[in-house]
Amino acid sequence: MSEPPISRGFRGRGSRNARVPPGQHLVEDFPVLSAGPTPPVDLANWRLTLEDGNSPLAEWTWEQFKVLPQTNLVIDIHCVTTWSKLDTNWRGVLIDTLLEAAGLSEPPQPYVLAHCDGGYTTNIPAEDLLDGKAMVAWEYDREPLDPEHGGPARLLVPHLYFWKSAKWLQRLQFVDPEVPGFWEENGYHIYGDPWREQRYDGD
Ligand SMILES: Nc1nc2c(c(=O)[nH]1)N[C@H]1C(S)=C(S)[C@@H](COP(=O)(O)O)O[C@H]1N2
Ligand SMILES: [Mo]
Repeated sequence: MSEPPISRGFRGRGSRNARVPPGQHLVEDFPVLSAGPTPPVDLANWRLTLEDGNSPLAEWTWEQFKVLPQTNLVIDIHCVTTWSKLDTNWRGVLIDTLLEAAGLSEPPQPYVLAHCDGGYTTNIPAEDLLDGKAMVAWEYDREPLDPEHGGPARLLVPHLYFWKSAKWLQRLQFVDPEVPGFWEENGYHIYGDPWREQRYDGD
């Protein structure tokens, strides 16, 4: 098996890169990891919805979403399968901005279940989506997000393992108590902090 490419500066013995969490290695490419097929892009029928339990709070069409205040983020990402990628470049709408646009001063419930086209789900504490920590991203490296990577738009929660960054995002449902998502139901850690190596249930 060939080694994934690693920047030369990070090869030195004992000199671990402080930006790479334990058990991770750097990649230059951008691997694709999906539990199912890539859904077809359909911007005319695309909707992003916020829900409080089963009650809709706000909904945006693609045109409405694109005129919300936009934010650029250059950030490191960490997949539980042990690859990390530094300085990835994203543009999208912060969750803070979505809440404000929905007229909410705070999350209506303490947990979020993200729902995707195709049925994938993942859970995140609501506060992990605030204060500039997370966005709904639609651009990567200044290009529209590739469908394989979640285009038209995906959740980006870079401080948690990348399975939390739900591709083909449709709905953010605020819930209490917390509802485990697809991988969390299948043995992955309920929170998923790469710096504490919270890969699997019980880590
Ligand atoms: N809708 C959806 N989102 C998803 C997934 C998926 O299967 N479906 N896989 C997750 C996992 S396990 C990872 S590591 C990342 C992979 O994102 P990438 O394919 O852009 O690298 O997406 C996450 N988001
Ligand atoms: Mo993953």
